[in-house]
Amino acid sequence: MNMSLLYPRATASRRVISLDGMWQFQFDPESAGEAAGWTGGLPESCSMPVPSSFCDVFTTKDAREYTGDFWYETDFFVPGEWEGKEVVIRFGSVTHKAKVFVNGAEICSHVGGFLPFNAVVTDVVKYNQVNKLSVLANNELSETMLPCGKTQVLSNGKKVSAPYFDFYNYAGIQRPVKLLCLPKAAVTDYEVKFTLQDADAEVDYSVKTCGEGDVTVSLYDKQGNLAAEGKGAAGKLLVKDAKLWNVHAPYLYKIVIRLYQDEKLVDEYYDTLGIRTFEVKGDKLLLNGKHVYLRGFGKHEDADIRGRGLDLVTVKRDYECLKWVGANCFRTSHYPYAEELYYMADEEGFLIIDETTAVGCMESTMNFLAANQGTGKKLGFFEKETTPQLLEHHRQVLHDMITRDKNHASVIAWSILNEPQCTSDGTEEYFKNLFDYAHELDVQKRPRTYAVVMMSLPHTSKGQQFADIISLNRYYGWYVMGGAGIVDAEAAFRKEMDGWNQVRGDRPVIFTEYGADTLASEHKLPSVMWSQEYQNEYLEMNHRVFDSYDFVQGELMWNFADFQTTEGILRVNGNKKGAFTRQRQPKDVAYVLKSRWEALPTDYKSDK
Ligand code: GCB
Repeated sequence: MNMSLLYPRATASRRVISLDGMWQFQFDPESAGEAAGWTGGLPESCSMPVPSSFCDVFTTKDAREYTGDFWYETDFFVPGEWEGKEVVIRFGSVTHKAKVFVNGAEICSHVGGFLPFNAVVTDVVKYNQVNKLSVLANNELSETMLPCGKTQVLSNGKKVSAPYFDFYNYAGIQRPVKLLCLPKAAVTDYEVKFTLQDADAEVDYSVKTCGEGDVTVSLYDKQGNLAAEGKGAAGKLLVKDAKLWNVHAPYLYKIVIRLYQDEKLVDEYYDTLGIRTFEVKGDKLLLNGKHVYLRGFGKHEDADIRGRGLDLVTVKRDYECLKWVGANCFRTSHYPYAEELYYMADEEGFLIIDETTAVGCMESTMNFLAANQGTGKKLGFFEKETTPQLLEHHRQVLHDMITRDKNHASVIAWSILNEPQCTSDGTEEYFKNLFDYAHELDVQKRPRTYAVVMMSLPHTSKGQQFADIISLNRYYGWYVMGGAGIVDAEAAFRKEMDGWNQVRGDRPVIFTEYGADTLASEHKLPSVMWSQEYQNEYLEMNHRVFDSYDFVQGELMWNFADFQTTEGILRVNGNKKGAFTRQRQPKDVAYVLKSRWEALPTDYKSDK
């Protein structure tokens, strides 16, 4: 039960109580809290909302930039009638490390800040009483954990985060916390795959349980009518006249899984289920056998004050903006997002490229110097002594992401890394391990990809051989040959695309990033870099290039909205490549995208 990552649902056999709200919070810069007995109560705490990042709610720089151990604490009541069942506290995520205590007893620990985990507290809670929940968290970055970075110590002794990635290292309990009561014998997971036959669909399912019992699986349509039924832990459901899930036209069935012991119902779990197929065929992407051209964005979970904390108002606004601008797809750059977002994508008919936390796997000047001091030897990022540790963690993240997200109709592909250094020898072994593992874990065998950094060119990238879809992050006209040099940028871009055409085999290429920083306050005629006029020209140039290559099958602009980064000379209080501002208002470029994307047919380039 501990490992079940099923989304919490209240049913006849299950109870869910939200623990979100105002918790207590305290920094622990000396890492002394555990020894000092803080699990019995925080000595000098302040209030802190859950879910939220802690960083931007404070008004001092020390608090915002705080790096190290910190504690969260709350009280919770466990109903007496739950005795004899399994009691679990389910964290949507704690960034980046967590150790969980209940009534002072250590329950579990977890590494990785963007996926759920469970603390099984059945034997430690006091029933019909109030209990104390304490979480010791830590937000330090390292090269053996994802996302990669390191911790620096300032001359005043304070630690600060040095990310190898371009987004702010927000931390805290950033997603919902739920108290669950589950039956001892229970459904722990299920998976499905689909075959379409004329108007009908076959759903191959398999269910995992803890405890023996008889399983039934029922599928209900929107009106609540039974559409198909199966018996046994694995089998096939035949859905007559299946209503398919589609882009912007989603149809969701309800799947209900029941577990019986001696003909008595002991557990019931339900989920929404969209029936669809997705595959790469030659250089085309096919949804339900029909060609689909991707358009949309790389996004971030990022908003004013709450940082990376789940905020349903922002989630709702984002989907409204995505619909308005004519997008059909986004990438969860650069980490798996909160589950609530995937359920909404299922409901709204959006396609998701689901990305792991593998960002910053890059030999930056900073980590290169640290790792190779004095040796003069150039080591690739995947050839370090610590690489086996990183790989183990990466496999865990991939495992948990696919386990959590595999049943979403919206999820069409796995992005296994963003911009890794993939020109050195260690790349192939590292990549093969993960790309094989993704197929092993996913019964639907969704296409696997990774976002290729600018420096990795068609003939130097050792990773591209593993990708089912070649995904490029390209900034011709921004980081190189910007401004008046955009003419040369276009020529260089086309030259590179000709190179990709030589090595891609019969595979599609999509753009997972292209963009230019733009201040919403700036207008200039004629354009200069950073002005809204330049962002429009930059995009128009990129689109011209995309339109000239039939094998380009998607364009995900960077970024949906402006977002916070670490401060520095390359960023004006954050990355400003958004089509929308951080407050989700359109820049001029959003209208350029809207008129293009609304005009492009869903199956753009299908006949070529
Ligand atoms: C990239 C990264 C992304 C950055 C972006 C940029 O290639 O994948 O995380 O934010 O470039 O704006 O520089």
